[in-house]
Amino acid sequence: MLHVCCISSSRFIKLGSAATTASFFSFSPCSFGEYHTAQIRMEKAQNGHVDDVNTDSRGACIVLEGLDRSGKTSQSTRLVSYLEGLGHSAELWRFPDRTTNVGQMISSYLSNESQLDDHTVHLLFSANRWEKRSSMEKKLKAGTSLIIDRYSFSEVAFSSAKGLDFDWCKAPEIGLLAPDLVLYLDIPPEKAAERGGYGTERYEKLEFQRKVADCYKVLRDPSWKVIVAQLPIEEISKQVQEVSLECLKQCRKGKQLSLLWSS
Ligand code: NYM
Ligand code: MG
Repeated sequence: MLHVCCISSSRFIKLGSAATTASFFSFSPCSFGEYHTAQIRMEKAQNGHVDDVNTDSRGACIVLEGLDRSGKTSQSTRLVSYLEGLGHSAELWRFPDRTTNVGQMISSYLSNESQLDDHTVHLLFSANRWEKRSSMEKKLKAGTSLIIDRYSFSEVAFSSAKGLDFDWCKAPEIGLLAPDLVLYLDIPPEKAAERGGYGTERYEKLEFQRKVADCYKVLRDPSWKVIVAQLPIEEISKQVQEVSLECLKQCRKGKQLSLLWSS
């Protein structure tokens, strides 16, 4: 009997029914590489039905985004502790990662110790993610969830707020791993400016942050979980935990990794 499988970018739909002769069948179209490939094992069950065993179980990639001083760092730290407390393997990552050579160039630019052309620094931020891409993938596939304080969305929001072309800003990010969940901590720029520590780095200026907020609005899509960042910290954590746990469960069940802004 012939079994027909239709593969979509994020999940597969089984069209066949019972297995008779074939006890193992693996379908791996190569046009999109492994990211859009479902590994399907069809096993002959006692009752003659075919069970799909998804081999894509992995950790979740959860990104926190928002204006400077919106509370991302506190919330991502709290989320990692919470997940670890439940026995999950989770790590806190952040971009820019200032520990690498590229990250140090970015850091000195942000602290106004060096000057760089806007396009150049944009590409450095992107390179800083590309240099981490393969270890991100390894961690996720090994079952560790990554809670990431800023990602490509910061890049596009901050650089396009400077006036760089929106699509140009997105281009170097294409092909990076797409997060499974984006949590946006929503705060009016005026309120963020009142929080302690604001104003020490480049970009931490109210006028500029207003533009960044507008750019985030353009970038946002309905899949983002928008959280009111002025709620009490415990309440925000509760919302963050709830939606993150659900995301973790989905990834654990089996979800293919997908790529950012690839059509
Ligand atoms: N930023 C961050 C960018 O301009 N592009 C990027 O790709 C990323 C990840 O760096 N004001 C900006 C946003 C922040 C600044 O980040 C430093 P943080 O999270 O404040 O350390
Ligand atoms: Mg900051």
